[in-house]
Amino acid sequence: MNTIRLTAAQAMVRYLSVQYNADNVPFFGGCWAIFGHGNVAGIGEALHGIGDALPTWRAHNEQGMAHAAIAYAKASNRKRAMAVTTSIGPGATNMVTAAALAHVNRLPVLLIPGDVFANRAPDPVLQQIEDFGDATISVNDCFKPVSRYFDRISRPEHLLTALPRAMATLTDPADCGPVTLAFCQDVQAEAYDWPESFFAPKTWKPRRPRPDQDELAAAVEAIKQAKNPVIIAGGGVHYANACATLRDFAHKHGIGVGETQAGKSALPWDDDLNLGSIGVTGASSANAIAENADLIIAVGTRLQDFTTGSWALFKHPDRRILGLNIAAFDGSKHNALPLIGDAKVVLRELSEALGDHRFEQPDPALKRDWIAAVDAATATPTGNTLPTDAQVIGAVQRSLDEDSIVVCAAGGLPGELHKLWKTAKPNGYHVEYGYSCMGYEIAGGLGVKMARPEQEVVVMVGDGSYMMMNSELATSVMLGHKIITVILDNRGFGCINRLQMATGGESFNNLLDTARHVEPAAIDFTAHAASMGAIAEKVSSIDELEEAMTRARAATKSYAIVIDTDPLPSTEAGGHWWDVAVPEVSVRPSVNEARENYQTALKNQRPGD
Ligand SMILES: Cc1ncc(C[n+]2csc(CCOP(=O)(O)OP(=O)(O)O)c2C)c(N)n1
Ligand SMILES: [Mg+2]
Repeated sequence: MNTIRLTAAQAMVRYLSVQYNADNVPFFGGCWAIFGHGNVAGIGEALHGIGDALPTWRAHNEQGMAHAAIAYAKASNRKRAMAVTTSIGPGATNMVTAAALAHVNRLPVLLIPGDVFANRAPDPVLQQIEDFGDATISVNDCFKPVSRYFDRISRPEHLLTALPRAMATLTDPADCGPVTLAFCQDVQAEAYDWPESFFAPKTWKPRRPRPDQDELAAAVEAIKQAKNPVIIAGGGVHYANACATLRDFAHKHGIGVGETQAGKSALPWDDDLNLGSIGVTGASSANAIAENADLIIAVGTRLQDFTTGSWALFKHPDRRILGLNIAAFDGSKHNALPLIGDAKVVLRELSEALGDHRFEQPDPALKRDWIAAVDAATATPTGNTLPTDAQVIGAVQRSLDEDSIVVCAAGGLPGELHKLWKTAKPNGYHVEYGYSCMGYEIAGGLGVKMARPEQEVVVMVGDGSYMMMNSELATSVMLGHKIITVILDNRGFGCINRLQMATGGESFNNLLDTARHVEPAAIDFTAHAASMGAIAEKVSSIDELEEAMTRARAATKSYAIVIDTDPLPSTEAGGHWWDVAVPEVSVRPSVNEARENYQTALKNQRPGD
């Protein structure tokens, strides 16, 4: 056996640089790194040595760079991913939230936090946590519940099994999620004689499992028995590259489609059978059909509460769920009839088996009325009151072309975008709503731009999310990956303030002006963004916003536009109840009243049914 002598870190980066996807493109678009003593000498030196074969990018926050990596994978429909390395201790734990985000969204990312010395010689090394009862624990154990595969590399040769296993997880459509390889800092630097064959280029072709024939037959039977079916399109439709197949399926069989946050843009917004968004932030058209549906054909969705209206949306007494999913875990939820396999392959086989079976198309008036409501909400306001989020969305949409991508994650905007954004093409809508993580937006926008450099990437972000994490705006400037950031300043956590009031609470500790501050807040977002190198301007009307968007589109570097917005209104059309528990006892009448309404609403909930 021919061997080659390398350190463990050198072997790892060399291995990563020769993994390819089915398009013969390197699977890893690069490696984000913030160095500390836990990775600079071992992994840092190795990354320097591998050069452009696995390019290294420097960022400003470990969570942020992991968000960028995850967004890159999502925007690539999981065909490509990135590695992310941190030091030990705080650098590592800064990345735990991002791991959870990738885990929830089933997105691939390779996380490589440094870990304490395997030989324990310097114990406790700087930043070692020291568990009092278990010497094998380091802070990296925090990654275990939020990783699809976790390993600790405490000997160089562990990589011989760990790296192929990592690749198998990252490229498996059903198991896909974050992989964490906690890499002991002394081991990174240890040499080993590696078999040369370990570094042979390898191609990972995603498998497309066909359905089990009994499950397929049962699904055909269920569809034939149904009278008013509806399709839910989830993120899995995109990851299976099944958007066109789903559209064909819907049209051939006359079934309307409601889109989840991750599924949105599966069908063009103006397709007759695209009924719009579904669920808590859903379109009236999709929700009306879903309420009466006797069969819910759930394609590639986790069926989270925003999709199911906390399991109160589907009201038909005999309704069934058909769970078409690559993962049995998701396809079997809530007593669904499972139909496990690749969405594209399964939809084709299902369609063939259904033959000419066709339903009466949903009433087109439902969609027409909904689009009229969207157009009303997003129209330029007359008068000079503060604009709503919806009006800002309208202006941003009007200033973009069909290839642009909107990016968002938390606050009031995701719900508004879900209802109102008109996506013409798949992947034009990138809202992280599995973890809905404040601080994903700007870093995520950077990752999207790295995956799709030819397309305009527009990040829409609230003041709260901007304040939580904005430092990768500077990274976008320095790396030359232009993003447009539209900052909606409503002086606080507007959506949580609305939720607080809707659950009977007093406006308290959400808006800047109802918090215990001794100095009124006056955050200058324009100056802040400009200080990081972005071109920045503030606008004071919807018309000015559209003009600024023209300048932003013409610019070649990252651009920030700030606009003051009204924290109170949100789009009333559409939507559905969402389960947020209201206190059972309170001295406040408004809470007691909200509790009564809550108890009434709970009667529609059908958990487990
Ligand atoms: C990391 C994180 N912390 C807390 C929350 C809960 N949360 C959801 S939205 C929100 C407020 C967001 O404020 P902003 O970005 O200004 O948007 P707005 O609600 O004003 O539209 C909070 C605190 C969250 N989603 N993520
Ligand atoms: Mg806000």
